[in-house]
Amino acid sequence: MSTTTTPDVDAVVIGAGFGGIYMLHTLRDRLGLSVQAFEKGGGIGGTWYFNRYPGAKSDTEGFVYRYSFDEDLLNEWDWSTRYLDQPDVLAYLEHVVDRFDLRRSIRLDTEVTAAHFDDDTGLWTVRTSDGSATTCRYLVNALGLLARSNMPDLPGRDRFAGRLVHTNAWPADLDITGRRVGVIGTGSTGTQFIVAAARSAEHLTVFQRTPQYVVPSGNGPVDQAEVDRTKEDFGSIWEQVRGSKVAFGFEESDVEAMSVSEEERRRVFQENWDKGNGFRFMFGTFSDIATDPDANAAAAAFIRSKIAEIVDDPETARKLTPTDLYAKRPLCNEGYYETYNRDDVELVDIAENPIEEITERGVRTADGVEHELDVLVFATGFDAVDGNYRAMDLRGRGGRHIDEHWADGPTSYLGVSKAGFPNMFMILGPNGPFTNLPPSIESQVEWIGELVRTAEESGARTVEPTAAAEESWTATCREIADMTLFPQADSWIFGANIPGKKNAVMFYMAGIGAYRQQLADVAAKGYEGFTLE
Ligand code: N01
Repeated sequence: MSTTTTPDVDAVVIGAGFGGIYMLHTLRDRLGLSVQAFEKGGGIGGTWYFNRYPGAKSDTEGFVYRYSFDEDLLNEWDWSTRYLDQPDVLAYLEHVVDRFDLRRSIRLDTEVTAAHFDDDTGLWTVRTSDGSATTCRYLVNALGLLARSNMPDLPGRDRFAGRLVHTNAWPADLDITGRRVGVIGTGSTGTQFIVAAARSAEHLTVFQRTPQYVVPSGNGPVDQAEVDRTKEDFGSIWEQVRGSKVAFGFEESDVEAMSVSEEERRRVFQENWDKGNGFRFMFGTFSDIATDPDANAAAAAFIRSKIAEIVDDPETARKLTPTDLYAKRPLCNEGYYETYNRDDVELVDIAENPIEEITERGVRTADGVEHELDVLVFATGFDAVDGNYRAMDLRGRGGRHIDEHWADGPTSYLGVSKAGFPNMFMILGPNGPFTNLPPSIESQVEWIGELVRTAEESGARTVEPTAAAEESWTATCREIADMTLFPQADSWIFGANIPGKKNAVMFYMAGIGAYRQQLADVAAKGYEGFTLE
């Protein structure tokens, strides 16, 4: 038990990605608190620091993949392509950190290994990989919801003589130019990697377990005149984004797919296929693609017809064609299906022909073929949402570990707080909004900042949600998720991608506009559901 009651700092922020950077700025520069941020990476950026694989980019259009909190920042930072490549996003975040002089408050290369709440002192003790301990009153987890790598334990993994990497830990010195490359996984990451790697590798072997619905992204150059026009519209753009569902910067459709003729449906699908963007295709075409089975089937059939049109070899087209619902996080890309028309790209369907083992020289599949490789890439995704919380020794009141609280799956109140964990906040915690993330991050950071300000002004030692408020929020999220088709598809959104992980609702799926309204209502009612004492 700690005997100190004066903390080392007022607040600790864990993580220096989009969430941690803005939280640090808010607590330190707007509220005047002393803040220490810890970042396990060797640089700032979070996901944009670690995911340096060829082809890594944001699949949200760049004009809304940024902060909106500072008008000067918005107006001064230009862009030249519709989507931002990983180095562009990282350069932007580096600029933000320097612009607001945040670097001096961030300790890099420092992983938080444990955070314990002390019931007697009301303080948190945060232990880090450098062996030190820091006490604080407030603890903010900005751990990233897609940050803990999922590394399947395939037999022979340690035997491979070439380079074996996960996309979430891409080594700075790894160049795949002219190499024989294999990739396992065809999600957002895998498909981005595949398109880029096919251009530079000598040969690319794709090990696909489940085919995906992929629409074009419509990426391309953006000229300065368009950038200037967008900047002039930023006021209305951000107002629309904050009141929308998915916060991707387009108007969501309010037309039901089955309310129009088949011909009109096809016209709308084609128009949006030509415009590009996965979320636009799912939410901008019709209002019910993600909720109505017939609407969903129509969208899926359209994409399947495109695969048949694009892919030359019928057997490859068959393997690439999904047969399940179109209800995972929607993908988009530049010429994904076209990539399989290249002679130097080979598709191995590991649902039909499973991987038996990884050998010294490559990957052996059930048909006995040994696919010889120089580089084997795991684009196998993440232990999403709660993965990073469980990876540290996180204990709230009474020394209870987060795993005990989350035995049936991760829960929260409003996606930002957890009963039993006083003065602890989460950016993109479980059951936060399912959107383009920077606008949701901003919503949460600003709201947490105001709650902390209220606690400070009231002299409360702790602020903590009640168990009843958390249960009610969890039930609300379940109810909303069940109105969609997403729970029926196996994906990370409900934890289905990790063997043994309990399937749980992990998002508030009513949209950012509704979410912000919920936050505003709770604040207006004196932070209903929280105890300040
Ligand atoms: O991960 P995923 P991701 N053996 O879980 C396969 C965000 N993101 O990194 O479908 C063989 O979607 C798995 O196969 P299956 C975005 O939110 C954003 O691609 O389970 N294969 C699947 O193909 C996204 O949704 C951007 O059968 C195995 C793949 O690996 C989220 O991150 C860019 C396997 C994993 O797909 C996650 O995307 C990139 C095994 N044992 C990512 N285990 C932006 O553009 C898994 N797979 C902002």
